[in-house]
Amino acid sequence: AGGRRPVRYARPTLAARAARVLRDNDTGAVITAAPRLYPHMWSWDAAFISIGLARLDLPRAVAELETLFKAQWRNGMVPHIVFTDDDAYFPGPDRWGTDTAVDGPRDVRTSGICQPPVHAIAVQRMLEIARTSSPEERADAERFARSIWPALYSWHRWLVEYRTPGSSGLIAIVHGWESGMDNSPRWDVPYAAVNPGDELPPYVRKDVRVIGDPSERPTDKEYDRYLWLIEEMRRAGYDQKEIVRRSSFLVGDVFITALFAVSCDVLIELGTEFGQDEDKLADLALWASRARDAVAASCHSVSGMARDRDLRANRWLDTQTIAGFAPLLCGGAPDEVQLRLLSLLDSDRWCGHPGLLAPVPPSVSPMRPGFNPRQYWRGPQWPVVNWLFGWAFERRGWHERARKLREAGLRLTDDGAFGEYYEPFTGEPLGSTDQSWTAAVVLDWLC
Ligand code: 2M8
Repeated sequence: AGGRRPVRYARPTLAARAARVLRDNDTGAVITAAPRLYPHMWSWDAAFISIGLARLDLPRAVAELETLFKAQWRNGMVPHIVFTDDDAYFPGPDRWGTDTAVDGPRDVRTSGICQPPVHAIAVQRMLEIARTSSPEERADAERFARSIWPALYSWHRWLVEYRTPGSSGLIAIVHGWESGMDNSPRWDVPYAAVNPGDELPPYVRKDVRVIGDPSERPTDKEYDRYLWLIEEMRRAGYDQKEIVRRSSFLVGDVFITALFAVSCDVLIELGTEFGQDEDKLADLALWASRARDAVAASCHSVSGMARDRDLRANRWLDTQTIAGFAPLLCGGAPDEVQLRLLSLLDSDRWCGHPGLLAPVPPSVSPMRPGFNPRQYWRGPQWPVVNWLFGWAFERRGWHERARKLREAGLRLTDDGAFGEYYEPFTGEPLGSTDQSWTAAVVLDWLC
């Protein structure tokens, strides 16, 4: 560990290596999120993986999302993990104990929470890619988009029905893992109110055995809280209404809300093309507009940054992280706020920081107290997050900005290690290497 990176791969070699990572992580049933550290299917990872796979093997990409949606709960929730038989990850299915959940899926074992709704985005991107390929691939992708649409709709409906409590309009999470940004300082305040009881069953972490330097991972204290929240949900039998009423963590997540808004737009585009029910399209339009309003209403009057809201303590969470740029993903904030956010993103507090190896937004500003360049969601750069902003900028017609983010993303990842996350100053790959979603977004950037 440490030091500058020795190798920089030329693009064709980088693409070949990325393709090999996805092939090597394929168990035949699923493409695991990473070898060793994450030997299962993760919900939002699977979406990004399908985008990368669409370039290599469209049927395999389709199969991946079909596998995920086969695990969709009867109430519409898409679970954050679909378990394989591998027991190298903790918490595994026994600890989650979702087998007896009323709404749980049959035949597969899953966790009992969700992750960001980026799946419609993946389906549309797969379709775009297939349309540049053969007529057969195009037809297959269209068939797939049409057939998965109702499941995507019911997933979005679940988020509205169960996860928009109170009046903020923000989509609420009941566990930091649902945000995908597990230990981000975004959650420090609400987590401080989570007090693991004496009845927290003992456990042994496995992640720190895989990752050589445990300081790149969340702390044990954080893990106690993560496990305590699972314990609460398990005791509630994974009854969503009950969890939202009582769990010790309930936070309106502005980044998920922005992704939800833009995913609803995408779903409307797909649904219109494939002749889906008008009422459902109208629902999606309403949900998108409410979500956008909620994101805009969260913006801080001085910084312009969007904020999460602690729904237990009824207060805004002012911690500034990459999630504060959420309005740039979905639009809807006043022009003046948007301009402020764009210049902040370009400034030396974010992408313009002179010390960065590549101008990719770090998860936390290097100028903030508490920024940690090596620890997980507390500072490092995450290629998937960069992909999301690039994708959104392209969609919004900001082609030059999108191109720059793509180039910067490739600069960061041209070491060919496909790090889970990167040290922003040295570009050292951290966490897992050969991480599937990193390989997938690199493939998408390269093609
Ligand atoms: C990380 O989260 C898992 C728990 O879900 C973990 O730390 O064990 C996060 O980075 C999450 O966003 C990601 O989906 C997952 C798999 O890559 O790993």
